[in-house]
Amino acid sequence: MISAAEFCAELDERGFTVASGVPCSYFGGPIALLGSGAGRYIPAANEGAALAIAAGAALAGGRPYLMLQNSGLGNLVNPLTSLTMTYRIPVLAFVSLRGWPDPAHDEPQHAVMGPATHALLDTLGVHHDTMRADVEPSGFRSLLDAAQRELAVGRPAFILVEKGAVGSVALPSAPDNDALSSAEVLRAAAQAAGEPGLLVASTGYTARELFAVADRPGNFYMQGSMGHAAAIGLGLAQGDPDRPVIVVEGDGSALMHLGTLSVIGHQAPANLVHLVLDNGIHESTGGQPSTSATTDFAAVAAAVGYRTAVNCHAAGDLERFLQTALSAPGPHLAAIRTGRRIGQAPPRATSSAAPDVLATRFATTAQRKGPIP
Ligand SMILES: Cc1ncc(C[n+]2csc(CCOP(=O)(O)OP(=O)(O)O)c2C)c(N)n1
Repeated sequence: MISAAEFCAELDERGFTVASGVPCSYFGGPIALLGSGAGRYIPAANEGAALAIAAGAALAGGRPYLMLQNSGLGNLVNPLTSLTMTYRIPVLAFVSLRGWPDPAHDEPQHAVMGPATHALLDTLGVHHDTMRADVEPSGFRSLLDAAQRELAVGRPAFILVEKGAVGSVALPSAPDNDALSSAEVLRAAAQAAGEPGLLVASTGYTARELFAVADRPGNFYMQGSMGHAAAIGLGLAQGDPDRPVIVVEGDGSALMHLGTLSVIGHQAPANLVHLVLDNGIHESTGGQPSTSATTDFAAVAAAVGYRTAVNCHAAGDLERFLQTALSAPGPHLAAIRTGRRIGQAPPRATSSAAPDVLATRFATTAQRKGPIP
């Protein structure tokens, strides 16, 4: 393992002065260190955007690098192939290896991409090396030397990073006393959804916490496919307009494909209720800041055609919002300021059943015919 400080210092010395990406816990250390220097790390909404930011930085004469999880490679492939490889803009990318070498030792959402990561890059003709967990500073320098030979001739260079290869850094965390508890919001959402209602919870702690506090067959627990909770909710809501559909997602998830809000506003499903749990961070990957501090989700939703969009600061606001939202035509959105979770993260839904079993349980509920109050 090399320390986060060694990782950042070596890149710094070689002139790689700007980084972007979407957090993976494997890169918690470097992101925390870079986050303390203004402009050193640009938190991108999704991995494709991170690559485009890096491409812009390279065109401006900089030497950028990316940090991302291999689950985000799908988001990145389009700008990788049609932008950076086509225009020969050199970008260095560190990609964490989830689901590899043995997918059985990781969560099920990594089982396809884990074993496919190296082969995918081979297919695209992208240079890659693997940074092992026992890497030493000299080994890291050799990896960078090889990467820089590719970059020098206008090609991308990827370094695939095993768990534990880069050290972590403890992030300071202060309790947010003014915020609502996400567990309370999830309980209220499940209660409001009631027997006929469907609930979609975004990947990471949101889905895990919903499973812990209010498991029910009408809950769809996302693991992976980050950023697509609202789109799943839209498909469900249009599939059965008589059934309430509540989407609950984190701020990082909402930001990842924010364009879906415009699609929801345009399609205007009357039965869709959208809750954004805004804790300002990617808590599930270690608490790296998102960009939500300067985004007003309610204002965005109102501007793209949601019928109502509010900010909730207190339990009473949320209760009133849910009452109205479930009795008047939507779509409706509430942005809710939530605090950091306390204690151990609850287990994932897939600790109880396989993903396809959970999906079948949900689909059976969603497709059940019968009186809906
Ligand atoms: C495409 C993709 N990129 C990155 C990740 C890693 N990841 C899992 S959960 C998460 C953070 C989610 O943040 P947010 O939605 O704000 O919820 P919170 O963790 O704060 O509850 C990230 C970045 C992922 N699963 N998929």
